[in-house]
Order: sequence, then structure tokens, then C-alpha cells
Amino acid sequence: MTVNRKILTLDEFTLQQLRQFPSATGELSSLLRDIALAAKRINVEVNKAGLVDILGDAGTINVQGEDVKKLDIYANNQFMGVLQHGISCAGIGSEELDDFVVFDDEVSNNSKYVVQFDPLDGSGNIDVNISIGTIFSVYRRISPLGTPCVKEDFLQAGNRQVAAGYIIYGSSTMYVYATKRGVNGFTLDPAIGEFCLSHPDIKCPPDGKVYSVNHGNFFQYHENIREYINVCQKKTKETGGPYTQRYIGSMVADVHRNLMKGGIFMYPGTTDKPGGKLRLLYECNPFAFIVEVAGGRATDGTRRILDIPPTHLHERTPFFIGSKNMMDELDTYLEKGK
Ligand code: AHM
Ligand code: MG
Repeated sequence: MTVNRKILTLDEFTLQQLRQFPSATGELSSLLRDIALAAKRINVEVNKAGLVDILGDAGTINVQGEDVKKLDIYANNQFMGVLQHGISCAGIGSEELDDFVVFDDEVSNNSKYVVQFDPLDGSGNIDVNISIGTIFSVYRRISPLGTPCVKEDFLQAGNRQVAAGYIIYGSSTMYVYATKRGVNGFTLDPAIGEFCLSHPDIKCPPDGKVYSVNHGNFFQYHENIREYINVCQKKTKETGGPYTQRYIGSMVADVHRNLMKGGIFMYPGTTDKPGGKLRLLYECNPFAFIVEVAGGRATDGTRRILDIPPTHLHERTPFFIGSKNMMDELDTYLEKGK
């Protein structure tokens, strides 16, 4: 029998990586596998989302007599469950929970990492069959091993992330994660239920032709941002255009596309929400880390996202992220009139 050795599963890949560091304990690999397990479970439910009217609406009892939970709550519980029962995570922060959760049991108190996540980003898109995703961020705790983790473990700047990643539930389901050494993407093979390495060593093209922004908010943006958007629209062949506008309203899908093909994604502050909408700890920091490792950049308009000292779990920030040269061009407009 011939075995197709071109296929490398997520587990095989993380083990191979681990072997390059003889002193590594394997806790990070184990954490990444725990996340993959939760992702597979969430994927099954996301794929059934269209059946909700048949199986029962969220908050009702389904035909099997079970409580039907909203998918984002389901996703949150799956993530919390695998991380609490694994051997690598001392506590979590989640978009779905008011405060950080310290697991505080013997195994967790001896675990090296804390994880922050948005279990189902873009969940407003579930009903209409549009790609949604999970975003996560991993930090090495700074509190001593053997004790419960503390708030300071979670409120570290993004530049201290050990790993970050996302899962996109799209036309296929993909798990992308970054460590400082690189970004790799794995596509779920539903036939065997395994994430298989499909996009090794992802690099964000330095130039792109796509800009992603909510145009409905145009008149609420700062004039420098409006000017940049106008420039995007006026690009000609001679000036590197034409640019295309693409905005799904599901950041995981928008940033994933721009990461693979080149592009810029913006969620600026508006007159209604000067601090922007997106959350620093579990939406912007993980993507900033991934895109920087892939060669791109991410800022809040003035500061590098990864250098912002966080103050609380659900903190928001304006967010600009994407291909390096497009970000550099954006800067020339944002810096005007400073
Ligand atoms: P959510 O965490 O409530 O799902 O909100 C985050 C989402 C992002 O995925 C997306 O880019 C953005 O909200 C879209 O917001 P808007 O509709 O204001 O453009
Ligand atoms: Mg979100």
C-alpha cells in the first residue's frame, strides 16, 4: 500500500515543530490541538445552522428535547471546556464573558499559558450563510506556576503573544495559526476529521488591490481617512489600481482574504464610536500578530497595535491592518495635519 506522505495533519506538524526544540514541554502543541478539537465541534454546529428552524431556534427546545443554545454561546462553551480540561491553560478571557476566568485547579495552576478568544466572530452573519470565524491569542503567564493565574497575565501587550490564530468556517474550514517562526494554514478534511497542512509558511503580499471598510460609516470617519478612501477609489493602472472594495462584515473572512491575496482592512473610529468597534485583546491583537509575522502591519492609526498596553478585557480600538506597502501609504494620509 502506498501512503500519501504529502499530507501532514495539524498534530503531525506541531510534533515536527516541537522536535526542533528539545527543551520544549509540548504544552503549546497540546493547546493548539485542544483548540482544533473545539473548532471541529463548532464546525459541525455551524454547518447545521441553516437547519435551526427544523431543529429548533436558539432558546427553545429542539426535537430531541434538548435546549438549543445560541451558536456563539455553544462555541464559547466548547472553547472553555477543552481549555479547562487540557493541560496547558491556566485561564481564559472571552468576548462572551464579562470577566476573565481563572480555572484554579491543580493542573491549570501549573499550566504555562492563558488564552483569550472571540469564539464566534461575525456571528450576525450565521443566519445568512456567510463565513464566520473564531479568533484566539496565547500568552505565557507572568504569575508563578503553581498558583492561580491573575489579571496581569491577561493584560499583556500584544507583542508578548506566543501564538495566535483563527478558524474560518467558510467554503471549507481552515485553521491558521502563527508563532514567531511563521504562519501556517490547515484545511479541515471532513472525510477524516483532520486539519491538514494546506497553506505552509503564509506570507502577506506587500501590495494588494483590495480595500475593506464599512462605507456606510464614510461620513463619520475623520477627514484623513475619507481622503485615503477617495484615493483608493481613484487608483488607476498608472497609480497601482484599480482597487476593489470588499467588505463582508465578518473580520475573519475579510482579513483572511487580504492576508492571502494582499489588501487593507480598516475599522476606524467614528463620530458615534471614536474608539472604534473591534476589541483589542481577542480580535485585533491576534490578527496583528499573525499579519506581522506574515510580513504585513497593523496599527490603530498612530500606534502599532501590538505595543498598546491593554487596560481591560473588552477594550476597543480603531484598527487598520494589511499589506505593508498599503499600510505605509495609508500612514501618509493619517499623518497629515498632525
Ligand atoms: P462581533 O464580534 O459582534 O461579531 O463584531 C465584530 C464584527 C467583525 O467581524 C466585522 O468586521 C465587524 O464587526 C463589522 O461591523 P460593522 O457591521 O459595523 O461594519
Ligand atoms: Mg467579535
